[in-house]
Amino acid sequence: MNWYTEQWSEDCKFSISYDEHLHSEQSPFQKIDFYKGKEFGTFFTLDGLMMVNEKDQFIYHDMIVHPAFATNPNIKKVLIIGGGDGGTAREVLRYPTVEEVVMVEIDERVFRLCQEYLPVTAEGVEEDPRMSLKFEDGLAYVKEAADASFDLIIVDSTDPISVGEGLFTTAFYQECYRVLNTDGILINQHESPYFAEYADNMKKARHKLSTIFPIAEVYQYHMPTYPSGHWLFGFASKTKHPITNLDAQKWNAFGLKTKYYNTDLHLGAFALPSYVREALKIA
Ligand code: AAT
Repeated sequence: MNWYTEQWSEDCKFSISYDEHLHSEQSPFQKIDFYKGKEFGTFFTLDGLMMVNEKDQFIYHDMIVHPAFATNPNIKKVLIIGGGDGGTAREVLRYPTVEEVVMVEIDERVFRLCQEYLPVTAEGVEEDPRMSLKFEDGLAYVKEAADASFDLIIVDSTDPISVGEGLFTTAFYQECYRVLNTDGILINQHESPYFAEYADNMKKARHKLSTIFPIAEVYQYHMPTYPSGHWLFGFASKTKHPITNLDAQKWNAFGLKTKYYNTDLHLGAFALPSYVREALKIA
């Protein structure tokens, strides 16, 4: 039996058996591998870390997209940074109210390979007329973007190592603040509270965001294939609060069928365990 193994902490590893190593290459940015296994179907890794698999991708993509739309059901212009597998764009494009989606992915190879091996996330994304795809660094893109030009920015990024590092900086969050309109919402990949290295990244991200945005909340979801299974997204905004502004009625009126997200779970997701609140210095 072949095993894909990932180091979750110095003393803990996670393994998935696979039948086929479908593809392996070193792009100009990172090492990309695709595998096919039984438990999680096809999955891909970047620099030896799990990114997306067929089985649990619905959890990540539901949670990175729908809470923002349930807080502001009038989102029209969306900027996605990263997200090369297409799953985030796929969920955003389900909203008929969305007029324009710009997706800025640094590595075109991730997107092309997902079109070939992972149609569950990539299929149909490029063809949607509302979509504009750019293959460049997300930090460079926001620096050039006009003031108040987006209703929602979703940072669907790798961890803050190598190419993803710039997307966890104060300078980047400041640019996001400038590029968002008054009701604008920023959702970002916010790491995990459990293992020390990830928890450290989580604390830094929250600290930076809370010095820039008046509303800077964190919410959780359960991701079986990410280290410890307990992961977070950040929700930052100038005016929209994810609990007090939740418009469950309007969101449910969209009639979207979702496998993980619902508006009851929305409320629960922002209720953090005590040790996480303590680590994030949330009263
Ligand atoms: N949809 C969930 C998948 C990912 S992939 C994250 C993507 O971010 C990758 O395709 C990577 O190439 C892209 N990326 C990294 N840095 C940048 C950058 N500076 N600009 C634009 N795109 C970038 C997320 C998985 C999360 C894993 C958590 N452990």
